[in-house]
Amino acid sequence: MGSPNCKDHPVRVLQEAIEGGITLYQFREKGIGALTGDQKLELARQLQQLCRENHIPFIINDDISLAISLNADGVHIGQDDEPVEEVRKKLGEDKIIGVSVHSYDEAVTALKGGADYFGIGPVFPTKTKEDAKPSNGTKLIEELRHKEFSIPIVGIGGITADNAGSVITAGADGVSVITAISHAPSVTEAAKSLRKSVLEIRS
Ligand code: TZP
Ligand code: MG
Repeated sequence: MGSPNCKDHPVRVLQEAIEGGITLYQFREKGIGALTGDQKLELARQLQQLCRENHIPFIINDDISLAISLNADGVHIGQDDEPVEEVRKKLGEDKIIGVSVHSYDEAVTALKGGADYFGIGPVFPTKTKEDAKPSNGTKLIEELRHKEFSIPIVGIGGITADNAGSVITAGADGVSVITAISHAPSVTEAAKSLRKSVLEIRS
């Protein structure tokens, strides 16, 4: 998430989400009112610091140069960003690179380029991503899992505590969530119940 997704200060929202048990944070400063320049950099620094204190990986959506200048733990890129190979060259072998894929062919290309995990979505309808493709359920997650890709698969898009279990059952290793956590009346409780829904299936 980023500041456009938060009703409260993003640092506070992230703090509460961490208390609820999130396992990784992606800084995604996009959409109406998104910060740019020094303000974006300063917010990223604060959020990264919080992640460090809590031993949670901090990765950045799209902005490779920001990730490099902050020495972030990695990036998440889409099909319209730089090719994975190029990003891998820039970041080195030790950083996490997540790639959004929408088909088997995109998954093969991302894997060859050095992706560490796949993001697949939108699984369910979402209003968060303006240019999101139509939601496609868990079909691709099932397909990739059955084709024996061994890197982690993360479902995204409209995921809540009520439907997260179905994403894991389909073969995802985890879920990536914005609104169900950032807009919840209690951010901590929302993160807790999502974690519970995921772990119930995985155990
Ligand atoms: N990519 C596919 S759906 C999505 C992104 C970034 C948005 C997910 O947000 P939400 O609020 O959890 O539906
Ligand atoms: Mg992108």
